[in-house]
Amino acid sequence: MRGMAPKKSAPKAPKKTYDYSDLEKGMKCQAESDGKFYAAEIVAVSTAKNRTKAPVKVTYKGYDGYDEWVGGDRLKSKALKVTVEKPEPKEKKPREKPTFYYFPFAGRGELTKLIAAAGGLELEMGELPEDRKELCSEHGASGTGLPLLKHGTMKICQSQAIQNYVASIAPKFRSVPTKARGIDMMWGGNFEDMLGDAGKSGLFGLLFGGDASGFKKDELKEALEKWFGVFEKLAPEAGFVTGGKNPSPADCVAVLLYSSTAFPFCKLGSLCDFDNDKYPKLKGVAERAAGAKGLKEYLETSESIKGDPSKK
Ligand SMILES: N[C@@H](CCC(=O)N[C@@H](CS)C(=O)NCC(=O)O)C(=O)O
Repeated sequence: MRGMAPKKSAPKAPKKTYDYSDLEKGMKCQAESDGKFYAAEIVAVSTAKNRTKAPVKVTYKGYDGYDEWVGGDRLKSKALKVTVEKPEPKEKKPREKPTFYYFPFAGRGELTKLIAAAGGLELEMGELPEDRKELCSEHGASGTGLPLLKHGTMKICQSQAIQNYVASIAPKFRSVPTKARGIDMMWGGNFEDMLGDAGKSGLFGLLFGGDASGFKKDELKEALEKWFGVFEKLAPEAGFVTGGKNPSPADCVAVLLYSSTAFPFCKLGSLCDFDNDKYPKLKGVAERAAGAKGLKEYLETSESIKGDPSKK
């Protein structure tokens, strides 16, 4: 029906301007009526101010008494010049970088940084105040645990939530299929469970507090064997974990587990006589990913992946 308002969701049509100066009385054309174009003839072309919107009078062939004034939007004629106005290019606002808070060593924070590097997302490192209780509380944390992430008005804690959020906004992961993202999140979850299991061995008391008496070497070895076994089963013989051309967050887990400098992961094997060479598929993923663009540069320049808090 004529005059129906366009739906709100319809994209704005580019503005057209019409030049009627070559149209003349007697010219054949096509004119639209009720959504259809009909053979018509120009009866008059007006330059009057009150006719600017519909300056062409047409007569429909074979229909008497329907002559009417129409505008360029309802006319088809070779003599009608149409200019389509290009919409002004929208000024792109520079995207605000997320701010990431963590200690200056790998720990639980490094996976997020690797994911950002693999995904081509720059992270700003937030400065930690001496007393971070308030900062942690603002980010939804129950205590003083890190990492934290701030992006615009959003403030979050929990390493897995942060890893998944960073993966979801990273430009290089934009076209990663949802199912591949599911696999990535699973690797992140398994990695977190592995940390939990390793922690039960008293590992962190040993590394941070020098408490050797509470450390159970066999429990750490058992935890590592269990989780490296799971990852090995999930790792591909070739390529990357989710089958993409570039490393994804799952591959970053492998990179972290095989890093020779990332604290505390680099210490684990020697603490409990665990040999990570026995997991060739996982090792292969780690090596391929560590050599891939983005991660390679990050690994060469990162300070945190070399940081060792136990040396202080
Ligand atoms: N469930 C939290 C745990 C956070 C956590 O315990 N962070 C540790 C470092 S990995 C920490 O900051 N510990 C010191 C503290 O709690 O003050 C997460 O996954 O982010």
